[in-house]
Amino acid sequence: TGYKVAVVGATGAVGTKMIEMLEQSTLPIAEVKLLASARSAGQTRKVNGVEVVIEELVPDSFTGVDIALFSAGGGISKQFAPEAVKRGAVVVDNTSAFRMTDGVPLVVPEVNREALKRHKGIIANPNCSTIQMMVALEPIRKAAGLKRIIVSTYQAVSGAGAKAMEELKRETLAYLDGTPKDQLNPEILPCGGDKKHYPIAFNALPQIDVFADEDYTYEEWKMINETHKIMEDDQINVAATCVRVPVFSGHSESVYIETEQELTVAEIKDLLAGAPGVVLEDDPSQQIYPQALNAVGKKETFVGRIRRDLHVKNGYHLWIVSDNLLKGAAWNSVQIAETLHEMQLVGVK
Ligand code: A2P
Ligand code: 11C
Repeated sequence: TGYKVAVVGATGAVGTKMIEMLEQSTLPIAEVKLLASARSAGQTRKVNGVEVVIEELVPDSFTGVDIALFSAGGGISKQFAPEAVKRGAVVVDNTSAFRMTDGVPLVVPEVNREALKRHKGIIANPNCSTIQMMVALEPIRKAAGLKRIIVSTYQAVSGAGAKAMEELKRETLAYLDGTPKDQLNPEILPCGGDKKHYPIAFNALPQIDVFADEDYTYEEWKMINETHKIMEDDQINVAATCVRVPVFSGHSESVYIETEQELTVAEIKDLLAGAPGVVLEDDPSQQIYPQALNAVGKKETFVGRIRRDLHVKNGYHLWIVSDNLLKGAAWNSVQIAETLHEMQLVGVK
C-alpha cells in the first residue's frame, strides 16, 4: 500500500521534475497520476520505467487521490485545488495562488515544518527565489536575529516555464547566426502576461512577473511578503531587485543582511556548514564559490562569498545558488509531501 499521488501540470518545466523527484522519493507511492491540459491528454510519460498516460485535468481527476502536487499556473490552482480538497486530497501548490492566504501554511521544511500542523487541505510551496534565500538565512536568523535583507537575483529562464527555455535557445542560436537584436521576435520574456517582450539572449532583464505597488514587481513583492510569513516576522526589512539572466536553470542571489547580534564570518560559515539543506562552498584562495551550472540537478542550496560589510556593523554579504526547478519548486513540493507523511498529517484513503 501507498499513496495515490497526482501531478497537475505534468508536462511542464516543474511538473517534469516533480515526476523525477517522486521517483527518487522515500514516500510510499502506490500510483502516480499525470494531469495536464486537453492538448497533452493521451501522451505518455515514463514513471519508474512504466508508461503512464497523461489525462486531461477535470474535477473528478482527484477521486481517490491522497496527495496532489500542482504546478500548472495560479488560475488552475485557484479553480482545481478546492476540487481536490473536496475529494479528500491534500494539495501541495507550487503557484502563488494561496501563498498569502490565512490558514494556508507556506512551508520550507528546513525552516518551518511545524506550520504544516495547521494545514486545512492546501499547503503552499513558496516562490523559488524565496525558498533558497530562506534555507540559507534561517540558521543565521536563529543564531543572531535578522534586521534587514537586501537581495538582487540572477534568475534562470526555467522559472518562467518550458516555453521560456525554448525562447532563450532560439534567440541565442539566431543571434549567433547573425540575426539583429530587433529581429529576435521575443514572445514570452520578461513576462508572458505583460504587453511588451524583450530578448533574453545576451541580455539581463530587471523584470520578473508584472509591476505592482511602489514600482516593485510581483516577484520582488513575493520575496518580501513570503519572507515575513515563513520567518513569522514582518519586522525584517526586505528589499529585492529581481533580474532574469540568460541561464537555463539555477537561480543565483547576491544577498546583504544585517543581523541583530554580531557574528564573525567564521561563525556564519560554521552555522551554514551544519545547516540542513545547505552546502557551504566558500574558499576564495581556491576560487571556490557556488555556480548555477554546478547546482543544476542538486537538491541543496549552495552558499559562498561570505564577507563582512566593510562599513556597517553586523552587515554581511552572501552568494546563494540553487536549482530553481528542484529546491525552488519540485523538490520542495515533494519534500513537503514526505514531511506530511513523517508527521502523520496525511493518510492513505
Ligand atoms: P500542457 O502541456 O498540456 O499545456 P510550464 O510551467 O512549463 O509552462 O508548464 C505549464 C503546465 O501547466 C503544463 O503541464 C501545462 O499542460 C499545464 N496546463 C496549462 N494549462 C492547463 C489547463 N487548462 N489544464 C491543465 N493543465 C494545464
Ligand atoms: C521565476 N520565480 O523565476 C519565478 C517562477 O510565483 O511560483 C515562480 C513563480 C511563482 O520566474
